[in-house]
Amino acid sequence: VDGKDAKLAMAHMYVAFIALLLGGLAGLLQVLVRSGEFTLPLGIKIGYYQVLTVHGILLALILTTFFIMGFQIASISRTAGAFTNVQRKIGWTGFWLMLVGTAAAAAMVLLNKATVLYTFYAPLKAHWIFYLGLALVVVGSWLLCIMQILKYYRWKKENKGQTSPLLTYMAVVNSILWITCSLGVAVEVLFQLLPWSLGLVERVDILLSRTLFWYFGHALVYFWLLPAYMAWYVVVPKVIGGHIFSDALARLSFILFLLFSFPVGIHHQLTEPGIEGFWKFVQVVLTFFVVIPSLMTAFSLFATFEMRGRELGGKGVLGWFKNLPWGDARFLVPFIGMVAFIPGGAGGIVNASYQMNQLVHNTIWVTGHFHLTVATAVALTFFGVAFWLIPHLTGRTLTPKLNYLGNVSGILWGIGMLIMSLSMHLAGLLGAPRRSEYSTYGGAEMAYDWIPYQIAQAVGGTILFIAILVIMYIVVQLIWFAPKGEEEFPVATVAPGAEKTPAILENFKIWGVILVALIVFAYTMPIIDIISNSPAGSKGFMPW
Ligand code: HAS
Repeated sequence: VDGKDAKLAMAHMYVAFIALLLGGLAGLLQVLVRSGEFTLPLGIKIGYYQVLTVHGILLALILTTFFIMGFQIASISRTAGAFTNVQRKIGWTGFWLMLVGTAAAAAMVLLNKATVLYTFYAPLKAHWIFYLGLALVVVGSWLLCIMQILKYYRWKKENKGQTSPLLTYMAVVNSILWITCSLGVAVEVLFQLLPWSLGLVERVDILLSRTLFWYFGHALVYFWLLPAYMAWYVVVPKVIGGHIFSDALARLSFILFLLFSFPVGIHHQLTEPGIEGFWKFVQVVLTFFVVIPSLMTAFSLFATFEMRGRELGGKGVLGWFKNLPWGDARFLVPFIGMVAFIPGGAGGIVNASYQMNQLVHNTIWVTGHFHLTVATAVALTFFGVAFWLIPHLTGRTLTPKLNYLGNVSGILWGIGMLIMSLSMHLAGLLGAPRRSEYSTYGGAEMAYDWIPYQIAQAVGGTILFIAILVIMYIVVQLIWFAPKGEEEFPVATVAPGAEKTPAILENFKIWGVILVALIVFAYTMPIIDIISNSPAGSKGFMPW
């Protein structure tokens, strides 16, 4: 990675890991309080829902966005060459806007003026500075995405007719996905929440705001997932000494994510009145399409692992498995994430199934689902990446001791999450609600059944916090203290014999048209219905 690009990528890493520490601490407080054995303030003056807001925003929004931008910038610089000065200036402007926005939003949450959880749904109302802060984070991230897209097109111009480097292509697809999805939340914040919070309008249409949010919100989860897939497709094969199974398959799966991440948001609103059953059904069916690229990814990963295991002499149906480099944290930590994604993805399919959603919606099952997906599959992959990316950027090396600690942190995370997420799933099936403080609900018998699971969650959550402390130790070492040297940025080549990549996969005009058509198809009628049935006085979404 070019030295100047490395500085920009590292700036993102600092923010991401500070967010991990503070957000993780908030998570620990939460599981302790929910177990019923501890009460806040625990010496500090802060409420449960405030802690929950800090936890969700710092980990789901800030850690992810900053890490992803830093990783993508480094990936493009490594595979397509250094950014130009102008592109880098755009990037730095984006970074500072995101940082100022984060500080503004965080200040409001800490002042208890924005205790609105990470989804900031109306009718929960925050101070206008919180919404302004969020808007700045979004605009800043757009600049960072534009920087990456400009670099891609410059590369294409300078290398006419050639297939772009796979990591660069993947980062660009994710940037396009992010810009397209965050338009939804930008409209919600600028035209509904901000004017409402400023007192310019008295009421806003809640259903419309939630629909705009989930248009953004489900694609958001793939914005988190795709950088993990970048590492799974391109980095992990190199770490194990193997090859990418197929460049074309990897690109196709990214394009499928781009197309099918959008027309599915209503599967988060299956229990909401005001959206016709037909459109819910359409989006449920389309949700099953977005499962396909993940199944393709699973297939491709198994193929890569098997090919490499056999190259190393593995025999029999599963004999190749033990030959993989289990001692290497750059492999083991993301691998634990991959394993977690199997039940995590299966849980997603349960959520998406129209009828079964009635059982699990708004229960702590859903919290269990996203702790396996974003908080294990994605998070562990990001940590596995950080273990080589940070020393690569700071000119240091991952020593055997730090590598060992990396494995310890991954295993601790896996155990902690197994306990916490399993008990969340089980309690959810017994009806325990999500997003709720410890309560026996007036002595309801059912609520007593949930308590053992809540205690198990506290045990799992405590192990997770210990894992975070180990990770923070490793990161601090890798930034300031590990021995100077050169750490590899692993990028695998495509397996010999893989088919040629069809040029159409880089034709973003075609994919753009299909993407817009799918969004228009899935959302036009539901939005027209919502606006035309909007309660008097809420004025749809225009403040005038
Ligand atoms: Fe989800 C709710 C449906 C994937 C995150 N999801 C959430 C929320 C979050 C979230 C944060 O339909 C809560 C939002 C809120 O606050 O309300 N989700 C799905 C479906 C998928 C899915 C169908 N979700 C994700 C991912 C996330 C994420 C990815 C974050 C990164 N989700 C839902 C639905 C809801 C929902 C409903 C709303 C519920 C409600 O009622 O509120 C699919 O994309 C999943 C497909 C994945 C697979 C797994 C493939 C496996 C792979 C690993 C291979 C492993 C290897 C290792 C090679 C089919 C790729 C092998 C080794 C061995 C040893 C075996």
